[in-house]
Parts: sequence; C-alpha cells; structure tokens
Amino acid sequence: FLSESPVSGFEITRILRDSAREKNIFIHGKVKDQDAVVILEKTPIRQDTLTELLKSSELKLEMRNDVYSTYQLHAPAHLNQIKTTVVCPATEKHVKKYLRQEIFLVEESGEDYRSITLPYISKQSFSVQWVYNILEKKAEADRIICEDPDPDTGFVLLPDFKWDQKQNEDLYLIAIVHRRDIKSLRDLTSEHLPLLTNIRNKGEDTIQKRYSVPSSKLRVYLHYQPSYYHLHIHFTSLDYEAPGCGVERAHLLSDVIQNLQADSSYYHNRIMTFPLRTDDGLLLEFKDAGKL
Ligand code: M7G
Repeated sequence: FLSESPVSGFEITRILRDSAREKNIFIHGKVKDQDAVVILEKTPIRQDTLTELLKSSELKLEMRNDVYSTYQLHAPAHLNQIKTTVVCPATEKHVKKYLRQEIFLVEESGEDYRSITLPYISKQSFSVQWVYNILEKKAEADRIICEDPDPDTGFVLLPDFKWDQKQNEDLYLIAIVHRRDIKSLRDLTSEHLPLLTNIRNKGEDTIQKRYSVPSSKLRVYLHYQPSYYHLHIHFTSLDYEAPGCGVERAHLLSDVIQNLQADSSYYHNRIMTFPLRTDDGLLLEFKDAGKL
C-alpha cells in the first residue's frame, strides 16, 4: 500500500506555508516528476475517544515542578492520525493558492467584473471537473448527504474535503448546485431565489437531522471570489473558524437572499470588495487597468 501511496515517493521542493497554531503544513514537491501539493494537518482531539486515549496511551514525564508537570503522551496509531490532502498533478495555480502571500483588497464594480474579471476567469480559473464528477456520481458518490435532483432548484450536499467527519466541532459541508450556468454570486438574480432558499432550507434541515447541529450553530455562506466558478455554498460550524470565513470573502446566504429580494440586480451592479494575493493574475489585471 505504502509504495503505491502518492506521498511515499514524494520529494519535497519547498514549504509553501505552515502554522503552529493551526497545526498544518502545505508542501510543494514532486511525485514521479509530477508537481504535487501535499497538506498535512493534525486533527482535533475527539471527545468520544478521550477515555480510550487516556487509558491506552503511554505517558512520558518531561518535567515536574511543584504542582506542575508536563508529559509526552504516546497515543496508539489509530488515535493519532494526520489528515493528508494531495493535489497531483498540481498546476502553478494550485501552488500559488497555498503559498503564503501578501494580500490586497480589490474593489470591483459591475463594469469591472464584466471588463476585467469575467474575461480573466473565463481563461484562467481552476478546472471544475471535480464538481462535475460529484454531480455525475463519478466521484464521492458514497459521501453525498442529501440530493435534490431538480434541474433548476436542485443541489448535492456533501462533506467538504477539508472535513474528516470525525467530529462536529469543525463540521464543513458544501452544497453544489445542479445548474451549470451560475459561476458565482455575481450571476445571481431574483430568478435564483427558489434555488437559494431550497438549499438553505433542505441543507439546514438535513444537517440538523444527520449531525444534530441546529441552524443557529451554522455559518452558511458563499465566497466572492470563489476558487471554483460553479455555484456552491459553504455550511460550517459556527464554533469553527474555517479558512476564508472572514468578512472580506464570505457573504452570508441569508443576506444574499434578502439583497436579491430587495433588488434583483443587486449583485450585478454593486461594488464587491474581496482580497487577492500578490501574484494572483487577477490582481495584475486590476493593476494594469489602473484600478489599484
Ligand atoms: P471556494 O469558495 O471555491 O474556494 O470553495 P476555496 O477553496 O478557496 O475556499 C470550494 C470548496 O470546495 C472549498 O471549501 C474546498 O475545500 C472544497 N473542495 C475543493 N475540492 C477540489 C474538493 C473536492 O474534490 N471534493 C470536496 N468534497 N470538496 C472540495
């Protein structure tokens, strides 16, 4: 198994990013001459296995002083796993996505979207093949939590690949719409309200039933700009600071619905503010157009 695994033959080129607090590391390297990105992440300590963890582990004393002592706990392998994500073959764009870089806020008018952003993303955005694979049941079919097959208002709800589903503290699901003609928030009009309310209602209902997480504990939002230009909605636990859930990139679904109810062309016209990384090609396009 190990010799077949994509990480055993992995040659490290460089560290793209790491965080002691988040306990993860993003590595760029090569697997058999192909570029790859490998993400290693220590997962949260699970409450349901705490007793087993404490009973079955070996404690090694590091130091003792008065009432204080520190130890190293050597846990059995199955209680001490590292979540690993592999992107292979990885494009230059994947490498850039995970590289820690300086970020800048861009203000994009509706006109900027049509003259700068749209032509750029039509040529340069990530492939959405993985999304079509999900919708066509060619991948992750066994992970689908709920599906509404309606061609207009339907969607598929499944765990985001950032979530290992071992604990609800970092719950993270995505709803992917069946329609293939909605790239992002910018394309939404009041015509899409039945789709959005359907996703909110069925999504929240399913998560309540399946994970006992009520809607008052969920952050339901869209990213602008997204990484993948096929409309999808993030459902994350309110207790978990998911990457990208901050004000500069996330738009709460309930706000989106209300804005569209008030004005059908709200997202067509308004100025949208979002962060871009230093060497994001789109940032260069905005600079070249004299917008920064
Ligand atoms: P986004 O807002 O387009 O971009 O969200 P972001 O990745 O910069 O947040 C796409 C979401 O889809 C992210 O939360 C990803 O973790 C998730 N995702 C990406 N891929 C390639 C997959 C995949 O293959 N399977 C699943 N289940 N989720 C994915």
